[in-house]
Amino acid sequence: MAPNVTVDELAENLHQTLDLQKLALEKGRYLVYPDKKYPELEYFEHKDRGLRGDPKKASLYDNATKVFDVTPHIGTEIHGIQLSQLTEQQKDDLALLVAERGVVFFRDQDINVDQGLEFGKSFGPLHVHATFGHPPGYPEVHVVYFDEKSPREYLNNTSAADGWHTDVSYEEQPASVTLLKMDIVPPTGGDTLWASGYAAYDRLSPAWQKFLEGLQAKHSGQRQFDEAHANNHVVRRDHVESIHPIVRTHPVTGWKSLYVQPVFTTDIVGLSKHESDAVLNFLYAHINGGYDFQVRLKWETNTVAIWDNRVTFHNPIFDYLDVGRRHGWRVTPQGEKPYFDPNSKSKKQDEQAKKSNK
Ligand SMILES: O=C(O)CCC(=O)C(=O)O
Ligand SMILES: [Fe+2]
Repeated sequence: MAPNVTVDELAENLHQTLDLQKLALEKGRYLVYPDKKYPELEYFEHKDRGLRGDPKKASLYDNATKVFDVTPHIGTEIHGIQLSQLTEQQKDDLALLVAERGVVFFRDQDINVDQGLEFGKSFGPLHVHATFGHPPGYPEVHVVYFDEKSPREYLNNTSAADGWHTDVSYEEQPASVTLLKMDIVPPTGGDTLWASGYAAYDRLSPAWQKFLEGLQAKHSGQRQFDEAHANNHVVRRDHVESIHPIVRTHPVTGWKSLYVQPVFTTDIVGLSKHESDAVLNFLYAHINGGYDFQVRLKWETNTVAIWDNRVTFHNPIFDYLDVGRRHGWRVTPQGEKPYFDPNSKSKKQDEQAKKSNK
């Protein structure tokens, strides 16, 4: 051995980035479900790097070969930039762009899972899931893998409309800027939909907006816990539900966003079940039918989507299980505890105010 090599350097040399795509191709679902207990997630003060973003996003736009908005309300696509090579300024600008546009798409990305984790950590502590399996040695990586052998019971008993969600909203400090890379795509199908929480709020009448603003809702991960128990997997952390405002304010844009969805929101605090179900079902139909504030991504191999889980909903479309498999991996930084600032504006109000000031 060469002299002066420290143990850390040696460990670094020995560490090999897992090739998740290869594992998925060779082994299908290659997840481990460790039989251990994690400590409860601890409160941390979230400082959003989007606050340092340049309103012009010059560090990104000046280096891109092409940038376009996919729809007016949500979704921007950027070509010519590798996420594996971002500077600190580019990460700040990206945080701001994602906060404004909800989701940003990048094609032909070379970012590997270790670089993905580094990227994620620079936005917030990475969420480690309490019940899901993960690739060996990578507890912070959330794997998406489905093929023709995947169980269909859940899908057979639900409609695609039931899949709208924001990630891990049952945590006290749920997901913020989230990265998903797709590295195996079926020949057709497997698109993902995103909807804007800002526009979902703006499309409600002032009377509904006012009614919702004072309310809070419960979000629960109990279904995932039940699923783990049914499959003899260990529940590695006990925390399972949180109460969040139904309209939350984004810490960078200051805009109001609707924050309920059918996967994790269970009921509205202070309403009877009868009332709560009626209001939530109306809001879920409002999100699901909001074609004018949704965007649909057709993934290619090595497409990356980065979305702000605080101000968007997403819904993966399970139409491909008979035609091919699909594999991707996600890193999920946590953000602030959701709050509602009564002095905040909606996106539309803010944009109108800025226009009339010009
Ligand atoms: O498979 C997808 O397109 C998205 C899955 C999902 O909900 C997620 O990764 O958060
Ligand atoms: Fe998700």
